[in-house]
Amino acid sequence: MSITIHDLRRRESSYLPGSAACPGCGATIAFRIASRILGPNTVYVVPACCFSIIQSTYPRSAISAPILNFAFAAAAAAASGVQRAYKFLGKDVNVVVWAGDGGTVDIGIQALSGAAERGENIMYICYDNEAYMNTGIQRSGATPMKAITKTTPTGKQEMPKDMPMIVAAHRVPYVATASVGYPFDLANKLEKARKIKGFKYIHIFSPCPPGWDFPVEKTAEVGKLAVDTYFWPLYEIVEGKLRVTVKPRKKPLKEFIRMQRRFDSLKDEEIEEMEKLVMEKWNFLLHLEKSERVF
Ligand SMILES: Cc1ncc(C[n+]2csc(CCOP(=O)(O)OP(=O)(O)O)c2C)c(N)n1
Ligand code: SF4
Repeated sequence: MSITIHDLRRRESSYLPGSAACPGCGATIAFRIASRILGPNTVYVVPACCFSIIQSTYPRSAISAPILNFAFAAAAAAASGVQRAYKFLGKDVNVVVWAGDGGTVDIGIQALSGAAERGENIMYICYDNEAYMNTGIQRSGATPMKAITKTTPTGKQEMPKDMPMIVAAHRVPYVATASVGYPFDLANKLEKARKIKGFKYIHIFSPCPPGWDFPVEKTAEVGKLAVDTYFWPLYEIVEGKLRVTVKPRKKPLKEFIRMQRRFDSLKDEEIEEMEKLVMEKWNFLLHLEKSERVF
């Protein structure tokens, strides 16, 4: 049965008032939903990222769940150890890595790959704000092409890594993309992943007002437009089988791009070029959807 607004309201979030997050932070919307679905029987492993600031420092805390802060490169390894320790004690606890895109697609990728390959019984959630935000907006391997960051002042020249597909290639039981602009799609993916044994990976598109330069009240709109313009397709891969979970009527990519000043260097012709890449990927996903197995 699908998660409804009433289910979400009934369940308790581990996110408390008074955090250090910026107004309109997409990552905190993602965490509110995730912690409601994952419940109190959850331990989070958080490497250095905005969230390690948002959670605040001891003795204050904006998160009511237990958190283990760990070195960037080792989050998935730490989570593997925590999960095995609980198992040894006979306790069934959700162990979840909650990491930014830099900590996932760049610095933590080898520990993540190792844990996925070993089939560790953990969930890895990447909240993707598409740059190293906590240290002042530097480009990451997840930053989209043409986005302006402090280290790509004229726009990034490279395509981002396709991390969900990289993880799926490890043949793990569950991989999904999600966006804070489609909260029930995200909630249902979390609910499904929660019940699966083995390595689960969810990659959440998490708009960041200061990093992407858009008004703070537009976070949900940006997150929704990313999906509606096919910039950020929503799909899941369960035991190797891919399904596109949301198929909206397509809106022009320009609507999404022009909402954010990080894409200010893009001319209209370049947006058209980008739209072709976006359609290529969308059509490829629809093609994969017809296959028996992706990996
Ligand atoms: C090994 C190591 N290198 C660099 C840093 C500095 N550092 C702390 S947070 C951060 C950015 C993290 O970016 P990301 O994972 O994308 O999360 P975000 O800050 O965007 O939430 C960096 C580079 C560090 N703490 N440890
Ligand atoms: S910089 Fe972005 S991701 Fe970090 S707390 Fe602020 S809004 Fe959230």
